[in-house]
Amino acid sequence: MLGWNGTFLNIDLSKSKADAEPFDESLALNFLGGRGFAAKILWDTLKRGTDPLSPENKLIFATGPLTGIGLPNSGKLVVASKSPLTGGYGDGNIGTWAAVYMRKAGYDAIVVEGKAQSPVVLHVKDKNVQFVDAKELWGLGTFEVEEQLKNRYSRSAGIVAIGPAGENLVKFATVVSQEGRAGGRPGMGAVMGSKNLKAIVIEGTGQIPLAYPDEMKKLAGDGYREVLAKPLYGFWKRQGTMSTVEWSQENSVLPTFNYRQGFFDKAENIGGFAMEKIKVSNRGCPQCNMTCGNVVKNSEGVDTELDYENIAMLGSNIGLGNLEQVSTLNHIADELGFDTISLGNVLGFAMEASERGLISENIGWGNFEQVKALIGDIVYRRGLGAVLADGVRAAAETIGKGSSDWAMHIKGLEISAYDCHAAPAMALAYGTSSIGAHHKDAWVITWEIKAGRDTYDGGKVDHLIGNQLVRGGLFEALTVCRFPYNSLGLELDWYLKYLRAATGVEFSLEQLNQISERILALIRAFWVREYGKDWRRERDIPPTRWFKEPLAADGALKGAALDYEKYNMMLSAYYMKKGWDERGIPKKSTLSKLNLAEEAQQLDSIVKLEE
Ligand code: PTT
Ligand code: SF4
Repeated sequence: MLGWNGTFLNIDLSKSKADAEPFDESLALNFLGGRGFAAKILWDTLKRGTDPLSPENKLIFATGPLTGIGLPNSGKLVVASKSPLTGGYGDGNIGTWAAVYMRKAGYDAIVVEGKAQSPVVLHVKDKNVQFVDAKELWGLGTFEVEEQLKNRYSRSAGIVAIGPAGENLVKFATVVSQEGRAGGRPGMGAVMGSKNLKAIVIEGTGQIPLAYPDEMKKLAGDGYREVLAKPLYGFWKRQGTMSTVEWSQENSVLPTFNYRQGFFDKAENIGGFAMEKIKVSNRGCPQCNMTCGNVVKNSEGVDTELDYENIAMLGSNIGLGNLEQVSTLNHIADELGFDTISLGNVLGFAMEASERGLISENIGWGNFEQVKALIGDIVYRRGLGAVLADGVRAAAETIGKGSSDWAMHIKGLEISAYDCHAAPAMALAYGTSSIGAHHKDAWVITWEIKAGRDTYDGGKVDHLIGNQLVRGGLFEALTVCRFPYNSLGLELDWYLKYLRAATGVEFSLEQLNQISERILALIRAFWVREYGKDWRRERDIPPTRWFKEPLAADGALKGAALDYEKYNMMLSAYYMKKGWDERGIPKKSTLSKLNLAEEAQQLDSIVKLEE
């Protein structure tokens, strides 16, 4: 098998045991890597109903056949687990040298189970694996941990770590790397914390086995040059994802005051051009020449890397219009190991609850000092912070009084930074995303705004399904960054050529789409297996606010709202085109066609499947 190492490293923290396990070529050909491997491992090895924060849960760090090879944007890995936030499948995609060195150390994935008796660091150096006491690191922020581990092992080691949020099992804690790369929105950091695993340090010195190494070398060089030649490259280097602030404002989709408005009167202060005025440098993931991390000095003078999502959720969504202060909140989130999107979402929820008099705490919109204090309470689970630490769905259940209508989540995952009062296809993208309300699987909103935002037709559903196959399927399985493709327009053909040079297999786009369908269907099956009789199509429907409370404040779309009946019709069309039933469950025949007949049989015994 070329292109893959053909080996998973299985770690049992309870027994301090490490086993290298070879896997079959058929797994690689059917699931490719990254998210595909993670979904299959979770399906095959996780007992239904496993408590996500118990030692039995698996925490998977998975790469794909293109990861780590010196080709554009290949320093990424998928971190996945059963999510403590949603109770379903959860994952994230993180840029880190750990991805590159995992492949060079001879593994395609590291699968962690069990729980160490006391905090440990896992050190993987090629075939040598050590469980190192980490009591003195417990409690430290992610930057400090990484610094100490680099000093101890090697400045160039790949490191993923958690901060106090993960240690204290905050359900939207992420895994962090390289001072500002964070992944695993649905609580992968909490799963790591529940295992007493503070960090993984990876060093690898081997060669990734390639089918055609010379061809790959040439292709990679050409690929880097092609990225540089793309017309959008210059502006991308200047602003990265930050220009989305202005775009979202213009189109009334900028989440503002807990998604009440799509328009923020201080948006200009926190947008891409404001950022450029205080930008000091670019940072990025390994092996990338697009380096989209915009580094600015925050209000405390500390370098901080900014992205659109962070700024929208910790800025407009909580009514904060000072970019340096927003950057400070972003920095605190990175250091403590929170997901910024969910953090901004629960903060917005708390502010609204305070404004409505539903809680006794006073947290004003945009009040920087109160927000900082509340973040401290969330990470150490004090008072209101303890309620918010379990995510917005759980917080609304605790607070009650109708607050679930404006608790902005789908399947328990807080919605990321696009208001969909007037974007039905994007709302459906959130509704059907494989981890809950995240834009990773499909970002159809720019297309939809051009295509016409008040229609709910089958063409939109087709476009969404196609987008999900590429973004949520292909890129998560190849496990490379999708930005060259979706932000600069790098053609998918490049990836077919890379794959051939890496694996020797001539995959067609149709075959890759089939693999993506398989992965996404298996993930849906995983959710249904976990939820059992409690699975309902309503879980694919966004919160009441977008249907019942029209967009407030100025902006072109004041008064707009989603239409519930029409959304439901689109959802039914989506299910039909996917071969799923009216409950949103893949039919037996659909799963069988995707080589998932055994999985279908198992699922059938839990919820009767349609033929
Ligand atoms: C991703 C989500 C995003 S999506 C952002 S900004 W984005 C937030 N970033 C956070 C952060 O930073 N710090 C923090 N403490 N929490 C954060 N939570 C949020 O996490 C990220 C880039 C970005 S920036 C995006 S869109 C693309 N995402 C990709 C993806 O999902 N798959 C893929 N194959 N390529 C991608 N390329 C881009 O990577 P999650 P990163 Mg991220 C500071 O983790 O869980 O997937 O959620 O990984 O290395 O930081 O790169 O406007
Ligand atoms: Fe990382 Fe940005 Fe480069 Fe993608 S484009 S690999 S997110 S630095």
